Amino acid sequence: MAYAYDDQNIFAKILRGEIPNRTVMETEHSLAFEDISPRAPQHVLVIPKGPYVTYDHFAAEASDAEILDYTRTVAKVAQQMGVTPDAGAGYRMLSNAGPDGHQEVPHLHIHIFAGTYLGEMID
Ligand code: IU
Repeated sequence: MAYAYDDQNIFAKILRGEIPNRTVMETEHSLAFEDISPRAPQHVLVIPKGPYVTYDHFAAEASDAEILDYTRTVAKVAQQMGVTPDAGAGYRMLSNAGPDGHQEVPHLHIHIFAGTYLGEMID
């Protein structure tokens, strides 16, 4: 496999409790925490606990329970942040994959950016 999972990546260390994080939400299969270098007034990362590098790996290899937990957790985090359109605001979900996608940490993460008008692009 071109992208074997590296269990020394920083998010694997966070999941093992070796590095602290500012947890926003934790479920059986997912963890959400504040990005250490926020690029919006609200910037949260949501990761699955399983060893998946990218969304395409996750969608292909994760169990139905993991996929359901992760997709619902992303939505619950946005609701908890108070940034959904139903709350009169808005947010952006983004997941970088691979070198051309500017993925820096090789453990699947969905960024949630919010808290301001985001304009056309933010990465
Ligand atoms: P990217 O999509 O792989 O580029 O995003 C990685 C994110 O992980 C980036 O926004 C970093 O600020 C963030 N991050 C973090 O929250 N904690 C860390 O210890 C490290 C990176 I290293």
